[in-house]
Amino acid sequence: MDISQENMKKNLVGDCAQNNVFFQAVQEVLYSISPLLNSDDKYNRYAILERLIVPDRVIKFKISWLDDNNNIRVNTGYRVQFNNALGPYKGGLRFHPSVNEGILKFLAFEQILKNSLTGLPIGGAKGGSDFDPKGKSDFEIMKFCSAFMTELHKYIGPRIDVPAGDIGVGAREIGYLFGEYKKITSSYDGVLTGKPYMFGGSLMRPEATGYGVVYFTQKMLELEKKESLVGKICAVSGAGKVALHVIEKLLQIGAIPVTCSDSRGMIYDRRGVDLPLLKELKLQNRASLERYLEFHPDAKYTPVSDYEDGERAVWNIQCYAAFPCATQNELSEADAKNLITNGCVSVSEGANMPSTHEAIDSFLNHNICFAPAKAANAGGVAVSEFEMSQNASMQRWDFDKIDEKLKLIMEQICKRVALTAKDYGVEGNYVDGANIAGFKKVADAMIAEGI
Ligand code: NDP
Ligand code: 2IT
Repeated sequence: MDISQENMKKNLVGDCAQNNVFFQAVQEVLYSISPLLNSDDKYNRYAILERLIVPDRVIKFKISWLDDNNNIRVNTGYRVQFNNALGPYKGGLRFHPSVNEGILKFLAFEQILKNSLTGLPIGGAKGGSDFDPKGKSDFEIMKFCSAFMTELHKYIGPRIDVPAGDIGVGAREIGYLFGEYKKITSSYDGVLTGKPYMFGGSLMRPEATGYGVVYFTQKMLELEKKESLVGKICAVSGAGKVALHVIEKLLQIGAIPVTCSDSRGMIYDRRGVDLPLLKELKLQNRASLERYLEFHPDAKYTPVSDYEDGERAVWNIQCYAAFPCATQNELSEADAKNLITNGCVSVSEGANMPSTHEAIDSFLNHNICFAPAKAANAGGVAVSEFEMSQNASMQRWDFDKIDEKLKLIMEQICKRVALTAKDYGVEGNYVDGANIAGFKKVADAMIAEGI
């Protein structure tokens, strides 16, 4: 199959502009797996590509809710149940005004291969809404979550589809969603992960994605015979659940994270960012990062309006390692060139698909250690699966046990990705290694399960 054909985009992933990010995600995988496809005709005979890139179903629904002024508001909700060859559909919910079907298809598609890489029995899904949580009261969030679950509950279940958090959805939202599910079904199921600890959430789920990214990076640097992160300057983007826990783990191991960013601007604090302050500003008060300067006037704040065209200020800082942890396509080719020129040795994706195709090519061409999202940020969904296991067996595991299991899983993913790349003649290319290893397991399961 000629994967560069415009036809492929039209026929297989759809022609509308919304599908651009989905096409980007699919195209990367198709390029990576061509050596595997060429080595074994069975994937062709069983039409695995055609079957894998079409979601099992896309559920789209209306959400009507009442704001604090008693105005009726209407949003659109989605759940993309993409593939359940390896286990129940599993993946987060995103609440952000940019959400549309194409973005959720890209995220759900990535989730299939990510979940496969964990080695755990979970399939791929994603959902969410174009609802904007910013500026909403706690009661509005609660009412929206209840209305969302009124529709979503029909399609999920602990052995069917288990949603979790993503951008704009954290423990508060999961708590309201869980409460509504319980009310409607009268069933105390572990039907969502990322729940608050008091009603079945797993210890370490909030930290898991960020910590996992750092564990993966440590292993990758060791395998690639590079210096460790200890004492090294790190650039991090984002200031949400993933970014703050990357920063936390970096500080714990003696690295020096000097940046973070949100949708309005970025902070550069050359002595190392003040994590307790960031948590208070972003996780507790949902405030703008600019307020960091009230406590550290010598730090530098750059608003988005001052960014150079096509560049993000956070990637123009001299650093040993970079951790994009905000959102998709936040790191352009120009940003990649800035990082490379400034001596960056390693890039690990905490967000899903934060680097453009061109940026990734630049990194690979310059032998930068590049950890792609579906491998590097798989720790979050892995600990979600631990939460499912704990709920199913009515048990609770302690923090150290989960941390140990998370670290082991991240190291195993890293080693398998590196080994797969070597086996297929692209040693050091973790993008191809992750795509081939993730795809192969799902594809073989699909073949074994019949059409
Ligand atoms: P949060 O909502 O907690 O934080 C997102 C952060 O990114 C915020 O600082 C937000 O800024 C910033 N951001 C969001 N959209 C944009 C944008 N369009 N431009 C610039 N900045 C933006 O989300 P998470 O930390 O949970 O998720 C971050 C990324 O990690 C996403 O790509 C997500 O898919 C991925 N991910 C999340 C996992 C998880 O367990 N939560 C697991 C694996 C991947 P502001 O505060 O101004 O909104
Ligand atoms: O992108 C992701 O892996 C997540 N948002 C977490 C999914 C999950 O089910 O924990």
